[in-house]
Amino acid sequence: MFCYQCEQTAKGQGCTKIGVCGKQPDTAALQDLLIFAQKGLAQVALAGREKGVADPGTGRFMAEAMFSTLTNVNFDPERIARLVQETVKKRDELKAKVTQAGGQIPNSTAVSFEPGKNLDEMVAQGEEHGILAEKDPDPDIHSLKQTLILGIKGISAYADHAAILGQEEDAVYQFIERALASAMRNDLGLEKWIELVLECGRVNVRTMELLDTANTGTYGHPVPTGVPLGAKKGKAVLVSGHDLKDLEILLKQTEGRGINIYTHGEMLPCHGYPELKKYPHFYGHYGTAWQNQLKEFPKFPGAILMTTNCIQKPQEVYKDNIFTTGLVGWPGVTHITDKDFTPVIEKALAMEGFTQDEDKGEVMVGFGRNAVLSVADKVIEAVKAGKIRHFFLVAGCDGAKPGRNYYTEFVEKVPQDCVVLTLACGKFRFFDKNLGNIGGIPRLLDVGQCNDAYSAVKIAMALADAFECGVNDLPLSMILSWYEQKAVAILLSLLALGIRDIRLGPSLPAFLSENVLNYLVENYNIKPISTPDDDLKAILG
Ligand code: SF4
Ligand code: SF3
Repeated sequence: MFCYQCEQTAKGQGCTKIGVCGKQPDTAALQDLLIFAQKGLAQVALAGREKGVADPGTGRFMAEAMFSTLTNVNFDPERIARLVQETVKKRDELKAKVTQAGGQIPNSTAVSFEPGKNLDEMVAQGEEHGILAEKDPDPDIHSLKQTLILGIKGISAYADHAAILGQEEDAVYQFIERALASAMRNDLGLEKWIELVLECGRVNVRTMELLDTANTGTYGHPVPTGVPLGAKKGKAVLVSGHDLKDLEILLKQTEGRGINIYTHGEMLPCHGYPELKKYPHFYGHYGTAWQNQLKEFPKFPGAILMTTNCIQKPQEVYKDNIFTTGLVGWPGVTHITDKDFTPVIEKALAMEGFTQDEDKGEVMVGFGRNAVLSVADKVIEAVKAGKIRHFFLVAGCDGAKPGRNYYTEFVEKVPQDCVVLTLACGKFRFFDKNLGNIGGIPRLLDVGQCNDAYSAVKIAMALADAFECGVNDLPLSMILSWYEQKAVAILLSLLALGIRDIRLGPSLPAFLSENVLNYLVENYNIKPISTPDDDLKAILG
């Protein structure tokens, strides 16, 4: 196997024997085969578009398949293999329609390959289609091509979340097809690849906008809300991942059943949505970021539902209490396909639950673009009066590496006259710190999930408008942490929007070649994090 798509990749170069995330070589090979199959489907879909032939479900299906290969989503080889078969079936059905319409089917191995008859044969096929097997004219094109595929995984995740709530746009699917089909080409020059990678960032902005519309249109704009970190006596279900709809369904199905619902990880910001917080049994938040689940889940006295990334290998002690739904999967863990969460509810009722109330204080969530911009006048006044010197967006993924303590320390050292905006699971490094406020404006503002990055972009743009300057001229610095491929897509979006001076850590992506990295440094002044003291000094002078 060879996989270098996430930040924890082995030796900062690539996982070759087994994934640091727990991905087995067979699953890695099947994911490679799935991406290869997706490229074939993309080529046929594009040929179809030229003849006005389109299968309305293809784009959504491709987004689901690509999302399934994102880090910590689906570790189940059987399900990945089924996705390969489904891809080929869709490809062949579409091929027949395109041929009938007089279209030209591209002559490509991805268009003609047939999946092996069993799992072993498919694994062997996947081994021939890994990243290292790709013959690219030069290492920089190879790097940009892989960056594009990883960006597409991020877009696919956002597109899938948006589609679940009814927001879809064909242009997004069309780009996924075009990008994946391009990855089969060896005739494109460096400039074209840079163009495609930046286009990926632009399309991701639109996709995140669709998701923002989906979330706020369905559940209302988040409002500042205190979320208890303790426990309430009684039966309990813990919901992890990122999916708001799954949470809503579970809240409805547990109404009046004497079960309290807790969020874990990236589900924390759900407490701010009016249409979710209205459920009285939607109680509080348990635990911190994804990489701590092995310590935290064994102590949770109820059922656990994983709706998306990030799942880790469940320990025996809670393997019977954990459930997956949607695209997430782990072999041997009960997967709920039809959104009937009865098995989760029954498990929660059979378990002990919390035996007493526990007060562990609370944290504030709900500072999405609507809430922040509703006090924009106050914020602008505070900046003009010199009460707020600088804003820091300390955002992105968490992970297990010790280098990630940088983000905790950074926030602790941010001077009293500065405000910290945050989003995504990296916030768990400092989410429960009381940073106080500046004239009533909290110094720590939780904008939401990684899925809410669009909200932070809108806040930055609105501030730039108010100060009649560009985002790069604002007293705002972005200190980002990345781990998986949604973060890659977000980073590409920020670059596509022309944002400069981003500090990125804890390490730089292994898939960026030296020249590509240099290009980013020269054109966007992107830099690796150093130490909190040095970075703060460099930013604030
Ligand atoms: Fe390694 Fe990350 Fe790939 Fe898992 S997702 S195999 S940890 S690079
Ligand atoms: Fe976190 Fe997985 Fe990326 Fe959603 S939950 S930000 S890592």
